[in-house]
Amino acid sequence: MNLFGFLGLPVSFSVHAPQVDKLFYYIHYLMLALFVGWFCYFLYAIFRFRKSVNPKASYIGVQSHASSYIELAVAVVEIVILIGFALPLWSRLVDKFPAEKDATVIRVTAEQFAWNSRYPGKDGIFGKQDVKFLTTANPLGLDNSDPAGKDDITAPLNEIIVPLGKPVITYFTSKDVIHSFKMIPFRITQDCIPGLSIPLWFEPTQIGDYLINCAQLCGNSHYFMKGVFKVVTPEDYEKYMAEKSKAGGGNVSFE
Ligand SMILES: [Cu+2]
Repeated sequence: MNLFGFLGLPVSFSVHAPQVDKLFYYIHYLMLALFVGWFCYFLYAIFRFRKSVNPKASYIGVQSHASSYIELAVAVVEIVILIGFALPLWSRLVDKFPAEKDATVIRVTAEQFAWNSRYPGKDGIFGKQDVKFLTTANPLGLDNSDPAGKDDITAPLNEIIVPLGKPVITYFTSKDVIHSFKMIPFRITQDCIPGLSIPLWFEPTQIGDYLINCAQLCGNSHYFMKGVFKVVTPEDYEKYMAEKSKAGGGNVSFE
């Protein structure tokens, strides 16, 4: 039986998602207990200390230590949530990255109002990218003299494709303002900040098309900043990549 179904969390499709959801559930249960507990105490206090039976104020105050024990119990629950759930999740997802050779590595450059993604190609190394190379013809600021970039693959705008069964490592940056890459079914959110390359990893568990949202109000068409994240079979992924690399790599878009 799912004790937490009433929270109505969206279905999840990544390996770490159940851990995130558990954290949501426990925190919500704690907050529910605090809310109900405090509210009952509030009603009790209104009744117990009403004017008609307490004509004179007490200058001594509370003698019992019950409230201290309750505070202590709440602190213990908070510590258990922090040490038992939040820190292990953090250490697994933020401290320990899978090896790049065993993962699908993607560089995502956000802009007003779209997602650009690039793959390092056969050599597994991204070509250099710098804001000083930015022009209308070179919208990602790629260094076209860098040999490592020759076989890089630029995916169609607002589209990312990955194979099932492998972790995905994404490096996020932005060309203009702060954006935030959010995919609810995978329970991931990462800010994309100009001048920084921020890594994130996760592993999808099911084939399908998933919505990419921008979770940072980034301008007048923020609502429009959507993308598709496609999880396909490894065979389909190989086929897709072979087709794209035949088209020439480098600073080429394949739309
Ligand atoms: Cu945005």
